[in-house]
Amino acid sequence: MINKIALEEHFGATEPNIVAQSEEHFTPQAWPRHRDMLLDITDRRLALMDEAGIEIAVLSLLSPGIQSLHDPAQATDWAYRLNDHAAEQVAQRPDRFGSFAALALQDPDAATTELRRAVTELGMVGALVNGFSQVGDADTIVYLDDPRYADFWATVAELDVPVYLHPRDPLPSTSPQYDGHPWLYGSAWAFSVETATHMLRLMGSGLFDRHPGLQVILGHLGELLPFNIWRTDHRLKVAPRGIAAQRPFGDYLRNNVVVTTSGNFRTPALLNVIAEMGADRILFSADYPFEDMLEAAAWFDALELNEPDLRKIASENARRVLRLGDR
Ligand code: GRE
Ligand code: ZN
Repeated sequence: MINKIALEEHFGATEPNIVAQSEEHFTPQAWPRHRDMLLDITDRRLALMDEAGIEIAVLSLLSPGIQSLHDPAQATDWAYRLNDHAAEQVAQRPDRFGSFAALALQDPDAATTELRRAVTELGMVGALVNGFSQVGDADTIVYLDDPRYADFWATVAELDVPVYLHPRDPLPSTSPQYDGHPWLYGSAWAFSVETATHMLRLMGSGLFDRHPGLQVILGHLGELLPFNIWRTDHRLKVAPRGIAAQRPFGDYLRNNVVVTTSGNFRTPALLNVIAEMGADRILFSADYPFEDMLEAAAWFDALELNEPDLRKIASENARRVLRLGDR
């Protein structure tokens, strides 16, 4: 078994009470157990990591987390307190845990200040953002390509840390295509489409032309994007429709995006990502406790890939992208 690093591993908290957000993803029978799994960091989680051969778990807040707190002052306060909580937990076992900052992008300046604090004072390895933020009221949604985030992205580039673009559900008010089919929401489908579209917005906005070194992490083997990127570029050549980006999106995918295996333990899908992006841009992850760490590890450990690529995906790429041990 190869020792692994996992980086889409979620936690919750009761103070402030963010853990309640995840209840909708479970049956009433399964919820109490998963609630406990979200709240625990150094007990059962650590035992499972040992069993799965996961040496380091990089923690992040559950989804939608801070992004759905539409009052900017509350969002800023909760992000600060939850980042402190994560840092305290990591400090108990710094050999086994790291963390991504949660950020209140409802207030771009405050989020930028908090990212700097999280990286330079709390030792965090980057930020994890759960898609668009609701700003001011529940129906106003802002994506990360918005011009208000110019200074935020400049600071991400300056600190040289990755941003994990993690899924959240689209709002029903903007998603008539899902009406009457509630199962289309969540991780079965809408999470991926929502997140892939957000990523395409970042690519199309020219963000990666302005910051060519920026690294954005996508979970779930790239949220469907690697499978369709050729067709997107192929069609945009014919009808660019005012796109601001200077290069084909495939270039950004291969230079500015890395993907994790979180919640997508499927070998043909992995082989497609290796073919499109290369083994240097794929990082093992589980997506605990929404997914089973042991299932993720059993799948990965049985892969019939060459040993150098397995080592890259298991941990070497994560050490490089997260600069573990460098800071
Ligand atoms: C996730 O974090 O990816 C997730 C959730 C809720 C349900 C399923 C899931 O946040 O994969
Ligand atoms: Zn996740």
